[in-house]
Amino acid sequence: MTIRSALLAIFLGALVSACGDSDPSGPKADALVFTHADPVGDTTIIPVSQGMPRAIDLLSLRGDLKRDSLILTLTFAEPVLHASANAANSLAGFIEIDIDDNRATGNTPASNFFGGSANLGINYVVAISGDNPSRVDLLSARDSSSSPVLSTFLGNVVTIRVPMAKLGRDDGNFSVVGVIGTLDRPTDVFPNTGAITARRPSISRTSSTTNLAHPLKVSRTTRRPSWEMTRLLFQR
Ligand SMILES: [Ca+2]
Ligand SMILES: [Ca+2]
Ligand SMILES: [Ca+2]
Repeated sequence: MTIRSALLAIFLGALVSACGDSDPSGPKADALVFTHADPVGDTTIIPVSQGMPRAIDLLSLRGDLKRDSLILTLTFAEPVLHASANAANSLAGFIEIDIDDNRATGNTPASNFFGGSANLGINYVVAISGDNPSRVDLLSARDSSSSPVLSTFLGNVVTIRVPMAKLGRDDGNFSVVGVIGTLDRPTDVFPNTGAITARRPSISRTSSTTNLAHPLKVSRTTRRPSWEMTRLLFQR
């Protein structure tokens, strides 16, 4: 064996070893846990008057578990920008997660005040807002804490990466409702009725429990807040 071939063999061996040992606990299986197709042109939450920015129309939302994170992918009818751009097509809104599929834990969905009808108790909210163009905020209803999560805005597609560690290391079974809009008003709720159900394919429904160490506070607000108030509330 020449010196060159010996070095190549050592390199390849190290590469194989590195790949095999990258995650001693074994990588979690990637999985699509939900996909939602939202109708085109269903942006009639608040009538548009002259001078208002064009309504932002969500076409789809999907959730993928990839390694240690939940990847949320939103696709819109037209390009959108991060709220920090303060543009007519800057995106605002909330993706609300009922992590334990339990209405008795968490808050009334804010989405229900803007056209939604989800029977959920919201434990986490992805608040699409903030000053950092590569971040949005994840809020916890349990302790009202907020932490930034990565976001990417690329044309019509927005991708948000939420580490499962920030979702109580959930098993991938949860429910979702949300509402998005421009900075000045809500324009599209999803789903239009009820909630999106996320299910990890390899886990049976009966074992889908989330261990919540502390009771979650329950809030049952009945008065509809303004879009601006709600945005400010979620923008920590
Ligand atoms: Ca839509
Ligand atoms: Ca809940
Ligand atoms: Ca919709």
